[in-house]
Amino acid sequence: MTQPSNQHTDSSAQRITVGELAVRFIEACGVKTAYGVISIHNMPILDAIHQRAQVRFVSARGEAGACNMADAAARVSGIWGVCITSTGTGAGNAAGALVEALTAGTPMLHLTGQIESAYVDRDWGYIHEAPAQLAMLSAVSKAAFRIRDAQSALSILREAHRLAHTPPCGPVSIEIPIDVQAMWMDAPADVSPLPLTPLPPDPQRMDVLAQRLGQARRPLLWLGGGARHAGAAVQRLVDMGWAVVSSVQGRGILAEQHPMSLGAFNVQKPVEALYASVDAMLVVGSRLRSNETLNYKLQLPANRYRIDANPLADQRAYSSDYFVQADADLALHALADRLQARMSIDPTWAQDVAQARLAAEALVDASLGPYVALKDSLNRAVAQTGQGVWWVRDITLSNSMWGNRSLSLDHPRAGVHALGGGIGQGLAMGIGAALAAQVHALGRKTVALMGDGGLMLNPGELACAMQEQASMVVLVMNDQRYGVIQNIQDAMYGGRRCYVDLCTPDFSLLCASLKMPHFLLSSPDQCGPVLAQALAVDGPVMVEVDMNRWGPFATKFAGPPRKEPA
Ligand SMILES: Cc1ncc(C[n+]2csc(CCOP(=O)(O)OP(=O)(O)O)c2C)c(N)n1
Repeated sequence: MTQPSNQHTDSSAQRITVGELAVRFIEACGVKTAYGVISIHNMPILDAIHQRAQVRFVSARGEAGACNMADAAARVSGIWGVCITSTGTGAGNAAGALVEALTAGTPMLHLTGQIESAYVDRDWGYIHEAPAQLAMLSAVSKAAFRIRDAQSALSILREAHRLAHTPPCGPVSIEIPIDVQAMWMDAPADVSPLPLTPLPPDPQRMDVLAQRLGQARRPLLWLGGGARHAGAAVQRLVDMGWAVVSSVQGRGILAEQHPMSLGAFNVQKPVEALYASVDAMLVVGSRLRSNETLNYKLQLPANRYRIDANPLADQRAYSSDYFVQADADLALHALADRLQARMSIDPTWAQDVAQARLAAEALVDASLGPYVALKDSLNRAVAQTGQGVWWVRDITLSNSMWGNRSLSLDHPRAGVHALGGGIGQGLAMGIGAALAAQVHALGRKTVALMGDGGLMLNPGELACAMQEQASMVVLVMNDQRYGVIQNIQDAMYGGRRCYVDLCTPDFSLLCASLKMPHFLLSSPDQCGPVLAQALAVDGPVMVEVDMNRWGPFATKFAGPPRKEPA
């Protein structure tokens, strides 16, 4: 195998390795943290990170966690998330987390190794060999490339950055054979990324859209993750009298406390009833996914319009009367320009919106039983910090029942959630969010909500959280089982419970072994002070809710909500 040079940079100082080129490139993209696991097949890259000391490298305990961390870091900071894995098993370990990043449309770079070029695809049993690694990466990434020589390395890196940031955004994987990582090349004078040009709307199509929307008296914006950067334009429309509802990915584009916000209460019955009175709904940057639309059966307003950077969004899942392909921010500003002083809003609209929101919140609260105290106490404790939190959630009952709609979010990047529905990603996402907030000085503590089942998929990352001193509250809903699956068994499988009871560690001992502070919430009445204390801790802290002592929710959640028969 090619031996990497003992030198990091050639004495001429103008010669660098391809591994270092990759590092210089991510630095030029504004990346300040990268996450991964070191291996013989990525050491030229990690050695360059170490030597250059510009990027903080976080040693995750597994590649799945590393990729979840990079994903969450990108979601919170808006800067390219970078995850670095080893060849074969290491790259494979990241696959599930790459699926999540792909689902969520996170701009990410997954850099991985490959065996020595001379032996690729020969099936000689080379250490870490994975037949068809590139095909695997193509399947779980937006795109996948192999860098085969020094000459093409920069152009591939630039294209990966462009693709990752071009809607629909997503993770791009690059594999670099170990001999290529160690190859010497002239250091390019300019390693900057290609300019990213948001797609402007066609002015004539905007005229037509504005013409139609200008008639609306009860207009509603439905915002998805593709409109995250369009907050100022959204605010202009809200000032004209538009109301806003969002998908889970679109939370906080308009602060959820705003009187014209329906938050992410998008499927609750009072809001569905309100839709019947809406005379124009404009869907922006949203896929109208199954979980957001009662499996596409939610009765949306009859007059639907759509703006999306992705042309394939036209007529997707729901029909629409008119479609404009464009960047959300540019299109909404163009719309606001055209609608200025032209809207004539129904005088009862604002009040109807506020009532629907209140009724939807009350419905959710009524389903929670004792856990309404946890939700309310957390909202209050966060409000007392005066700066909000990064609200990260794994797949667990508490998230489906309230976490996806509450805490009230005031920032378009504040919500980070395992959108694709895979459990076990919340802890690592919390670490990524916390470290990104720290390194980019974004303020706010991270709170990561998860079940005991989800936590145990990847508990090794607790050690990473401790080692890196991630400033986060790990909020564990411990029912010692896969609660949601048990509920599904009760609702749909004749109550035949199987494979859901879990041997769960004593989390206080686990935390003690890591010297991580741990609080046990045995009953709802301690919530307020304990959460306030936990939020004040510097570094990671666990708050465990003993659900078996708290008792059940008032309503059983048994899988993604579906449309009830009329
Ligand atoms: C990666 C993955 N494996 C399996 C599942 C199926 N699944 C969905 S929820 C769930 C249980 C989660 O248990 P826990 O984290 O304890 O939360 P609870 O349901 O008890 O609130 C399981 C196994 C999944 N969604 N993702």
